[in-house]
Amino acid sequence: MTDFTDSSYVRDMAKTTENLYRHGWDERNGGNVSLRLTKEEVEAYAGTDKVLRQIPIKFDASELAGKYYLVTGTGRYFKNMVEFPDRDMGLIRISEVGNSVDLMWGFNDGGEPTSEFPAHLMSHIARLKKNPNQRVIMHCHPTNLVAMTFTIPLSSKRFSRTLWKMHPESIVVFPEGIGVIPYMCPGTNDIGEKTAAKMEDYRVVVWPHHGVFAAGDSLDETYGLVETVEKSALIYTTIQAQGGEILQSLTDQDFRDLIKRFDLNVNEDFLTPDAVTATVD
Ligand code: 2HA
Ligand code: ZN
Repeated sequence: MTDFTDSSYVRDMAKTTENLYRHGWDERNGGNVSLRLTKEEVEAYAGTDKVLRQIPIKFDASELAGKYYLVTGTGRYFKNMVEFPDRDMGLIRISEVGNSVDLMWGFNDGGEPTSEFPAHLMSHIARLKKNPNQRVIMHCHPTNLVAMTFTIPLSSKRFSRTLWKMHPESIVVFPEGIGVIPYMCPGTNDIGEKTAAKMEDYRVVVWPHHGVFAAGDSLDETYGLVETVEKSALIYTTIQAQGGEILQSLTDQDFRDLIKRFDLNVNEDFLTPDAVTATVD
């Protein structure tokens, strides 16, 4: 039986966090990722059958009791995950007792899940209700998207339409648009609750002046979602560097053509521009 350390899950998580670091979206200990695994997937590997220790968490996750998550550790640097996977990530099982998880593998120097773990678990709950295939929550700091939160009104519609207009791929990859919440203190249950509420409608939630929370079926798909959002944000930023004057762009008719061609389940509310508001919707 292969040890869990050598599983594809650990390898894919290490590869993804390294890519996030190399992309410049997770400086120092920035960012955190969690991947839900089934009991069968976990039990196919050795070294996962004993509770190593119980770790208190600041959220009653008993609604998810029995579910397994491979999660990055608090204070850990994404650039180190490939070299030290069983130190910098952990496999936890949510226990029946609220506010506690069972460590099954990893965090071998006494580490604990990310400080954003309550926000991850709340988001997992929201996305599981939408689509049981969704297994991943990813938090990172994509530079151009974060920069846009200083210059664009904090409205989900404004952000979604601006990004859709930057590249035809955007509306195809996130036809529901992206959600924006107000600035809030990270690492709190409050930001977790606000994020999870937006996750009922969107797979990407922007944290102004900070980063994004994204959800998806797999690590690759979730990474690709953030990559597409950030690519459009980079194009927007580059336009500003070229003077900011837009002479031509994707039109609302172009959106309708894309929706028809790719049979998109689009957010109809975002198809027509409306008065600009400087508030979060
Ligand atoms: O894990 O990015 O928001 C470090 C962070 C917290
Ligand atoms: Zn962060």
